[in-house]
Amino acid sequence: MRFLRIAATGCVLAAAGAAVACGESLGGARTTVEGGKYTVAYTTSPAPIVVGQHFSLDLAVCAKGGVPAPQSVRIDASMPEHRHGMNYRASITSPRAGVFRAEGLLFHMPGRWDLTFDVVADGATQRLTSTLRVE
Ligand SMILES: [Cu+2]
Repeated sequence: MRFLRIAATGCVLAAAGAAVACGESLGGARTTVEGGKYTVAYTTSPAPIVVGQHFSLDLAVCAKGGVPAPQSVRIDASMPEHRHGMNYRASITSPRAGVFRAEGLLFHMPGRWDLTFDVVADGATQRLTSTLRVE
C-alpha cells in the first residue's frame, strides 16, 4: 500500500513537472501564455508594472513537441481599446537559447494593454498575446 502511494505521487509530480517546466528559472510568479506551437513564460520588473515607469521583462520561449526552437522574439504592446501602441521600442537580448530579456518598455496610460510576443522560427512567426490591466 505504501509503495503504491509513493508510485502514484511520483506520477502526479512528473505530470505537473511537464506542465510547469517552461520558464522554471523565472520563479513561481511568472505568467504563462499558451500558443499552438510555443509556450511563453515571463516576469516583469517591477511587478506589478507601474504606469509611466520603464519596466523590463524576462521571458522563456518553449517549443512544443516537434516544433523548431525559437530563433528570435519581438515584443511589443498596444492598447486595443485606444488603438495605439507604446511610445517606446523594447530592446531585446538573449542571454541563452530560449531565454530573452526585454528592456525599455513603458506603459504611458492606465487601462488594458496587450503584450505581444512574436516568436520567429524557421521562417514563420507565431504571435502570443498576454492581456494585462494596469492601474
Ligand atoms: Cu491608451
